[in-house]
Amino acid sequence: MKITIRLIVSLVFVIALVAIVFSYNQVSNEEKRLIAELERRAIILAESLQESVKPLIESNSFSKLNRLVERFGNRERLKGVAVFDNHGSILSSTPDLAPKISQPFPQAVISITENRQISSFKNLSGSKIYLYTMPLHQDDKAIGSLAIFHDASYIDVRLKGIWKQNLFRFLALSILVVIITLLVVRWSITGPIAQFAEWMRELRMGKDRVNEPATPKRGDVLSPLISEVTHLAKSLAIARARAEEEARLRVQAESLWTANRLKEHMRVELGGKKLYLISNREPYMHVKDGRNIKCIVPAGGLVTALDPVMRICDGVWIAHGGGEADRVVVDGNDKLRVPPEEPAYTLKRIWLTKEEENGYYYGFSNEGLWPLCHITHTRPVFRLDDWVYYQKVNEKFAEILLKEIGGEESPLVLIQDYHLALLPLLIKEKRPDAKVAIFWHIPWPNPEAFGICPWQQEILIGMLGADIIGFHTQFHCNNFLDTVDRFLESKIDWEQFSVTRGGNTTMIKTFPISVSFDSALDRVSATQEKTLLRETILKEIGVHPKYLGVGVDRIDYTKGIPERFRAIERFLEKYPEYIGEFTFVELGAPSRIHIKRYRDLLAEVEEMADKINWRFQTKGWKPIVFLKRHHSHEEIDRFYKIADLCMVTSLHDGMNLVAKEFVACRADEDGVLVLSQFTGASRELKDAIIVNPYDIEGMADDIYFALTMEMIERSERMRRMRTVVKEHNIYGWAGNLITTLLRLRVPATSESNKE
Ligand code: ADQ
Repeated sequence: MKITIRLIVSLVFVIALVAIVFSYNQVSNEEKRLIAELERRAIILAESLQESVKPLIESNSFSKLNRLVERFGNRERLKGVAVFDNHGSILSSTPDLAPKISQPFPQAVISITENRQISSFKNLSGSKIYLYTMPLHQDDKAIGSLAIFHDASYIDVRLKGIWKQNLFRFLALSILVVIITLLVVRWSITGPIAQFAEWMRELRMGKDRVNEPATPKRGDVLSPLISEVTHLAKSLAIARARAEEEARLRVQAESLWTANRLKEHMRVELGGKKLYLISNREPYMHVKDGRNIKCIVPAGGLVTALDPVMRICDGVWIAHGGGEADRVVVDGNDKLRVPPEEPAYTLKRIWLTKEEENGYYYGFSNEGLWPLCHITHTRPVFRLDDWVYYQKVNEKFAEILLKEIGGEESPLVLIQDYHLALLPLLIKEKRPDAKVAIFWHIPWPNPEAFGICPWQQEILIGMLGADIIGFHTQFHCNNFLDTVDRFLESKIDWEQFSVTRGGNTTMIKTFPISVSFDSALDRVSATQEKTLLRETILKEIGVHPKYLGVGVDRIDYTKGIPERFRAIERFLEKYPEYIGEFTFVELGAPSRIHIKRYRDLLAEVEEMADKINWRFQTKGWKPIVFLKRHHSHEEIDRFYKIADLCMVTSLHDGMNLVAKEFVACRADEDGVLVLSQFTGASRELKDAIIVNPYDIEGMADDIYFALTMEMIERSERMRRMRTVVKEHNIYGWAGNLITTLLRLRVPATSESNKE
């Protein structure tokens, strides 16, 4: 209350000050104006009279003079007129005035002797008078003077009126300001603070209100504070839920991998060692947003999977800085701590020239190796220039990594993906004591398909520099060993799944990647009001169907998006009762758009969505909502939570994390997953509706099957899938991979590494 009073008193004081200054100004201007007007009138009257008066004085015609003077006695605001001789004695005057005028009249005398007009204010018998005197001359000889007496009391009345009027204005304004201040303070400060305090009190007492907005609806002023406290509260609630979960697990003697368990495990296993993770794609990218810089998480499975691991293990993540504002935010060593809101590990950015990026990334990696490893009938393109850049950039990564490692003994290095296939050997040649793993996030094709690559041996030799090569599925491991068997001289142990070349042994092993299924987070999100969320989202996208499907993809030809749209079209043809009832939302992030194949695909997908919409749409409904942009994970999760079905229709996919994310999000144990048989995920998520994305007819029926599935079956399937994702989460992936790597015995000299 004190602050309100202080605010009101200060405001009223300022208003009073302004009102006084303005009123004073107004009053003095008005006074000047009125006096000037009086003077003007007096001068006009005096000048018009003097010509008539002068001959009468000269000829001593006093009776005529009296008659003339009397005529001016009763004009508006004119008190009277007097004519004096050259000694200041009255010759003639308006009858009322004569008794009140002293003789000789001083102002008349001065006017005559100094030969000038004089104006002044006088008090004449208690009333304020404006007096104007003028000397009268005849042939340069002073013959008397003329005095005009005006009533000036109305000036004071007028000026008082202005003060009074302004006082009322001031009072009215003050009352309004007080009322508005009270309301604004109540609505924007004290009200929200009270609501906020109540929210925090409930939180402290353990009520699950984390997902309810902490924002009192009118809390603009407080919003920065609220957003910070909401973060804090969320972390607290999650920590509390995790602690409860850990306690529960201890009681049940379960050995589930959780964030805390991985943290503890890594603390013991790493014994203070750092983890070095290298990938092409960076986990946080800085881009320009108007005049500001914003930080985004690039779309892609690798980042989704590894960021939670690095948050726990700390260490250094080395990656290409591809964001347009990336250079602005790093320190002198091209490093920064991330994530921005809760820094937990170091990101070191590597800069590539345009030519390097084109050759190594777009060319060799994405026009060569990517289609080579995915069987999707898109031809790989291998160019010598691209290969040269691929080698150069791998060397660049190696050089920077080795510098970063410095003298650290037996450093632990996790290399990610097909962009860096040559890196394991480049590191091992220089640091044989390093423990190196490379994880291949995409499929590995059979030897015939891989044989297309003109630099097949160099790639295999580069990879075999690692101590561990990880794939998502056993099938990919088998393909890899077959390929090595076909193209390299080496000893393959089919029992142990290892390759030995020149004394160096590489273990080939499956580590099916996953997402951070967090039961704690999960329980928190279960409180979300699904119906409300659904209504909000439908309002946002402008359709209100009964059933909602969702697809989440980088727009890539391996993801089978055109096939999915075709299946939706066919579904509406076959089951027309769903026209107006079913909408599919595609959250598609444009990807690799410098490559023509990707630009063409984007255009194709857009055109298909338009065509299907044009064909089926009705007023207020359309079958496909294509949201073509990058979305944050929070945005994507909202759609996962309300969708009746999620479609993953990849033509070929190492794992596919969208499928697992959808399952992890469904704390309500509802929703159906339609999953391509060509994904690694389909090996684990057997309770999804497994589809062949090339079979459009079959997929149309499967959409129908998903939408008509009994609630009980949906729940059972989802529950079983959730158990799979929960038990095989990303913490388990990291725990197993890093532990396996740490426990390997590696030779201490570089000689053993050479053929
Ligand atoms: P990706 O080919 O990128 O990953 P995927 O596993 O599906 O494919 O992961 C995609 C990730 O990007 C998901 O986390 C998803 O949420 C996110 N994403 C998709 N669309 C998005 C959008 N519109 N906006 C923002 N984010 C979006 C590669 C392999 C996969 C393998 C992963 C992990 O191709 O087979 O599962 O690595 O190993």
